[in-house]
Amino acid sequence: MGEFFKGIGKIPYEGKNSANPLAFKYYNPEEVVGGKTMREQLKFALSWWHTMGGDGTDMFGVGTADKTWGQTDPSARAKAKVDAAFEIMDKLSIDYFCFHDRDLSPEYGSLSETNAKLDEVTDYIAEKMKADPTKKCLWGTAKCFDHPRYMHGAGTSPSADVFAFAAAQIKKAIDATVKLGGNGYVFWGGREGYETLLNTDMGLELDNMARLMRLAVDYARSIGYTGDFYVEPKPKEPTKHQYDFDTATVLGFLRKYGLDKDFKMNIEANHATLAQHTFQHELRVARVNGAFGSIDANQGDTLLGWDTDQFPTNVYETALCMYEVLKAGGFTNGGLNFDAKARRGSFTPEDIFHSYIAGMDSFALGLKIADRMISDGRIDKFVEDRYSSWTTGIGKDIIDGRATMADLEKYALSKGEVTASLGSGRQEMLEAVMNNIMFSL
Ligand code: XLS
Ligand code: NI
Ligand code: NI
Repeated sequence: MGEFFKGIGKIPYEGKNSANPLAFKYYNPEEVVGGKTMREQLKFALSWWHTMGGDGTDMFGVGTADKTWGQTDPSARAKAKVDAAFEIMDKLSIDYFCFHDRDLSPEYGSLSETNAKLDEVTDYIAEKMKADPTKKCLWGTAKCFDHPRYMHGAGTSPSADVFAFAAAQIKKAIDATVKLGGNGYVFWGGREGYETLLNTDMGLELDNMARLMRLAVDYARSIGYTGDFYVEPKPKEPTKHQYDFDTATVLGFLRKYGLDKDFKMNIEANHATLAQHTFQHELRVARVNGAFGSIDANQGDTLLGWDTDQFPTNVYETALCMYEVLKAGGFTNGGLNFDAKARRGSFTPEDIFHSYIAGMDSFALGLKIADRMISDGRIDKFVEDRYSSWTTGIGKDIIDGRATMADLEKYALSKGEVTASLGSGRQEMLEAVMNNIMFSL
């Protein structure tokens, strides 16, 4: 195996005064922030699809970046991709990777041939992981959306044959994830949605999606898988309406079908904004419902209405994200997967490194700011005080279930008017506190 990125060595941490574009300015893997090293807090992952496969192809033009890894034969290319991925992870000090089955190995003529070829690649990865146990699988998933058979959905296809095929593909992807010691398995509903209700039995489609998820969980547990299952919400794209619209919608779905104990969320920043939410909103909804799991780290463009999957560089957003992560107690099985791609014009091999450095440094800064927001205490103290009426008196009686409607009426009548119990929300003051913390790092 040769070196793919000659001239790029291991990316060092050089600190904020460095002008070296191939050095970290803020990500210092062994530095302790909030009681753990940055490496443990941030748990960065490489996404196989964007980094190893994405060549910049879009609907207006062909690829601009060479992602052939010097091989034309699909099987040789799949293995070269593994070598290149391990080199990238190594040079960037990234410990985890995420994959779709078809990112590792493409489809061949039949499912049995496709499965056999996938086995060869996962064997090869397993060998490399044995040689370097610092490299781990954050999560795996099945690409049940690109092939024409999935044009009307996979788990939500009108065809029972397609449902069965998807189940077989997912079974194999779970096997691959378990074989590689994956900590998570993701369901992202690629084409699980609809274009028009004129041709759609929504009730049956949702029931079937739940059936597939139940079957998958039961199968994985039966072969000893102990990791997490995640749903990755997204409101639209590729379908007009995706069933897994946002975290709140997914939670309702999981509860309806009794799957809420089995699934957590994989929250993607760009999906949150497509759903007209902030990234922090989605993380907060997951957290307060005990469903926070993992993160697809990227960012959208506020002027564009699709999943641009840009590398995250907005430090305000990474800080609010890491604030939610720290408040959730940090990652357990999850991590920060860069579901992100360099722009089509950023086509050179160095751009892969510049992109990851930019994203990792932005999250390192976000972590430091979030940790400071918590230790500074001004924001948390303000929120605590704002809700202090719930800790004594009538508020405590309500929370403890002691107050009846009649009691509350009696209380309100005795007060006559309660507007005076309200204080200012102090939004501007708190935003200034956040700026003060950000820029005094
Ligand atoms: C697409 C999704 C996809 C999932 C994995 O928008 O983000 O990349 O993360 O299937
Ligand atoms: Ni994603
Ligand atoms: Ni996405």
